[in-house]
Formats: sequence, structure tokens, C-alpha cells
Amino acid sequence: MLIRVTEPWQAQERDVTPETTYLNRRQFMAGTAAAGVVLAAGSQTARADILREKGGTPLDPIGESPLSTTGEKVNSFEDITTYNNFYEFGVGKDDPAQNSSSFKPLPWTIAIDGLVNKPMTLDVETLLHKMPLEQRVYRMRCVEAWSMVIPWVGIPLKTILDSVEPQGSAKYVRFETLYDPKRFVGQNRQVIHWPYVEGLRLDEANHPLAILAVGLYGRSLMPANGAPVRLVTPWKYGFKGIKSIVRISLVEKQPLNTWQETIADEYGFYANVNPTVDHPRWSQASERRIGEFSKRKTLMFNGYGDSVASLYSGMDLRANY
Ligand SMILES: Nc1nc2c(c(=O)[nH]1)N[C@H]1C(S)=C(S)[C@@H](COP(=O)(O)O)O[C@H]1N2
Ligand SMILES: [Mo]
Repeated sequence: MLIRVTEPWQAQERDVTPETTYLNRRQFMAGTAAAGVVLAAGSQTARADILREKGGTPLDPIGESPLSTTGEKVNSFEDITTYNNFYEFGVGKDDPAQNSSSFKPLPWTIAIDGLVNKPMTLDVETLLHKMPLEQRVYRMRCVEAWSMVIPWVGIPLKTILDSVEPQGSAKYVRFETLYDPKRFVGQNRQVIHWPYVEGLRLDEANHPLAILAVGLYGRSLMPANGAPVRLVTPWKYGFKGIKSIVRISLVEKQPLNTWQETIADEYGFYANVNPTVDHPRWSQASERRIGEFSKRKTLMFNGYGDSVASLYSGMDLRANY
């Protein structure tokens, strides 16, 4: 039975269909694999209902941005919110959805500081309810060679950066995820150095395609997708899209991002999607679109080259990894 709650983040497991019921049902189904097809379909729907019930407050009004990717099938709410990379909740693809049910993103503030004239503490409620939000449908290409199409809701990062007035010496933007092992169970293990850090060159951050996303499918973000605010840079590998941001700093030197720090010969700073530069352990020439069977060719800059290639003129794209 589903009980509506006004603030989804206040929902306890007992208020909605308990996750344990779903899990027990799934374990039961695993034992009856022969009947699995029909039962699985029912369970998928039930799960999507649960998630929708818990999945954020409606965001309004939302204009569709002309910068949206059109003509491609958008992934389902279920795909987008249950197949995730978010090591703060665990390293498995279904860990973020499973381990985030009690995570309450609000209240939340983001410190915006460093080489700026007007440092500020941004209350995320302001972002959610007082700023002009747009829907942006973007492809997302993970460095692990899978992809999705996601209808984000957010605002251009440039709008936020302009409001703090970056100084002339500011050349890069550094982003930091919340460090709180009590709320992020995955942070109790040192799989990577916490907090997760990412960075962009200031001109990349000011590019119109770069957004701070606060929602998807017209609702505020699920914790698994980086609630309440995460970065989205669709021409770069997914790991640049840092989640649950608490600090944005304008800095002079190129920040050391988490994946470069962790495995420098496999992951770099720019991380522009590039089908001609293979990962040391796999090809980047093609990708698996979640929900499809045959592989797709990966596109240079994930298909956004017309608008972003000029950011890198004169640079060796092979060194862009
Ligand atoms: N803080 C943080 N941000 C993160 C990650 C993470 O583990 N921690 N994973 C990244 C990776 S590898 C990808 S592909 C995207 C996945 O975003 P999604 O789960 O919303 O599809 O988030 C990125 N942002
Ligand atoms: Mo990724």
C-alpha cells in the first residue's frame, strides 16, 4: 500500500511499500526463475511506483531548453534511478538506490568561495524554487562504456558562477561532495580518498551545456543521482558529473580530481568523451545504451562536438583523457 507524503525525503520505509518486501519478493523470485519473466515485469513496475512515490518534489515551471538532445529515446525513470555509480553509497550499480532510502538531502547549502568578489552560501531551496529551471535532455556516457539519455532539470552553471563574480586570477572551478560517513555508508571504506573532488577549467564551466542539475523527469533528484545538486557536463565522461555538491571554489591551479588521484594512468582531468582513445583496459569506440541490446558507436565529445570542440583548439585530444 502506498501512502502519499508531502515531503518525500521525510518518507520512512514504513510509510511506503517497505524495501524489505520488495527485496524478499525478489529473493523469492530468484528461486522461481522459470516463472521469472512475468513476475519480474510486475516487480519492475512496483519498484518504479515506489521510487516515483519517494522520488522528489515536482519542480515547476520548467521550460524545455533548446540545448536538449532530441530524437533519442529517453531512458526510463527506473533505469536512471537504479543503475548508478555513486561510491558514497557503495560500489555496486544498485547500491546507491538500495542504500540511500533514509538519506534526506534538505536542508542543504553550498559554499561558493575562493577567487571571487562575492563569496556566498547558496541555500539549495533557492535553487529549487526561486531560480529559472530548465529541462535539458542529455546523453550521458560513462567511462565504463555504457550510456543513457536523461531528462535533467537544472540551471546553467554559469548563472551561479557569474553571481559570485570570479576574479581575473580564477582559472579553474573545484567541486567537492559532502563528506559524512553517517549519511553515506560507502564513506566508511577507503575505496577512494574522500571527499570526491572534481574540476573544470573556468571556460568549460561557463559553457552553456554545463549545468547544475537539481532534478530529473520533472522532480527533484533522487539521492542515488546526487541529490540535491550535481554537476552535468554531457561532452565528458560521467565521472566528471560530481554528485551531492557542498563546495564550489574558484581556484588558480588545476584541481586534482578524484579519479586522476586514484588511478592517474587511466583517468585524467579533461575526460572528454573520445572514441579514438581507448581506456587501458577496454575500448572506448562503442558503448552499451542501457535498455538496448546491440552496441552503439561512441561519438566524439559524446556528440556535442559542434558546440564544445572550440574549447580545445590547439590541444592534443589524445592527451585529453
Ligand atoms: N560524488 C560522486 N559523484 C559521482 C560518482 C561518485 O562515485 N561519487 N560517480 C560518477 C560516475 S563514474 C558516473 S558515470 C556518474 C553517474 O551518474 P548517475 O548515477 O546519475 O547516472 O556520476 C558520477 N558522479
Ligand atoms: Mo562513470
